Amino acid sequence: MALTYRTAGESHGPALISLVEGLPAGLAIDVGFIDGELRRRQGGYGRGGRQRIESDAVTFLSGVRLGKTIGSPIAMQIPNRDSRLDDLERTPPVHRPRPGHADLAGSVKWLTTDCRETLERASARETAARVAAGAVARCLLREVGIECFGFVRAVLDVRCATDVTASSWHALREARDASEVYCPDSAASAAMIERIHRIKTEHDTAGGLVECHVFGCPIGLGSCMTWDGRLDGRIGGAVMGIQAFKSVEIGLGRESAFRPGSQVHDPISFDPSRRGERDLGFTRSSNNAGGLEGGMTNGMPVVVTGAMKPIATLGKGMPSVDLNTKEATGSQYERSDVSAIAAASVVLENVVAFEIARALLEKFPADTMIELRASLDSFLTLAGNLPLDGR
Ligand code: EPS
Repeated sequence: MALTYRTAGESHGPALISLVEGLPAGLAIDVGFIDGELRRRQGGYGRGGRQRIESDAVTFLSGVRLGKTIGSPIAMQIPNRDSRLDDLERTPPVHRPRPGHADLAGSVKWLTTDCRETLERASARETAARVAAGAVARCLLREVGIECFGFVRAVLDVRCATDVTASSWHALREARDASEVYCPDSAASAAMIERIHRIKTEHDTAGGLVECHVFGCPIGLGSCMTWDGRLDGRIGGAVMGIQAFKSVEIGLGRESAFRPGSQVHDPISFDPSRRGERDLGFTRSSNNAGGLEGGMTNGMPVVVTGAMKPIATLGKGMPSVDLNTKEATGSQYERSDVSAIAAASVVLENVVAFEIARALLEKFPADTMIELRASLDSFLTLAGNLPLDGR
């Protein structure tokens, strides 16, 4: 069965729900890790008042017994403390759509002038449920030596130049965790905070770039045989499905279009001392491909960058139209974030992780963790001994 997830829940409804299907039995669920990711998603410089109300933590309603998966669908619940959807005084209708939000298109689509019907679900609050699903998938990835590292690369015009490698990322994770804006470079981090602060005083909002590196993928996850088997396409779709993301790049991404092939493609060499590593000894002096060639992992780290647009709720408003009167007006202000870029890096990390886990279970379908480990080991042994007799 394919690994899938679905979320439910409105921003100010009673709870968010995450339903994950297709995980093997026998996977130890690290609730501390999952709740830690939910806490990270709530944090970051520039968040609004909502995060002072919520204290996100997951309750398992099904699929887990005595701390381990049993192969059945996993239902998780994250309660909303600020639950007030049916209270019209505290959650009044919204008639003045915010440019950049789902308000206008959703209201027309569902034939209403109350944007709240749309915005409650379009809200990035839903990403808490996505992070829960991704963090569960990461419990599996970590058991087979696959790790993910996400951080903030840029806020508006402030950019961090840090190079991330397989040997540097552990230290960079510590630096990231010490940063209020989840950026591992302390000077860039301070400049980003300053930039967000300035934007706040201007009653405006800021987006930026977030980046995720995945280490330890075996060669051959994803497939070039069908268009929808390509892992870069799936990661791209999943990342573009995150609220407010406007572009996604793998490795060198868009820049690849402006260079000749010799300055884009990563030369292949063989280092027999690395036969036992996930790259099986096929080393590269660069990783412009971002770990994906032909829609398949190639043994190098998978590198994904996403661009988040600025939050659509501006303190100073934007030109808009009242949906009831059709008269020109300023867009509605609802409590919101000035920048949720730090949170977006956590969402990216977990969304990418889920796609990697899905591709892993496609290559190595398994009812139990024992079978998953055995089939991964068997593949690594076979692939590490190429050429094989009698293939
Ligand atoms: C968010 C919760 C929301 C917003 C924000 C993200 O809470 P509330 O609407 O109660 O303040 O702060 O949502 C949006 C950015 C948006 O556009 O709707 C969260 O938990 O991430």
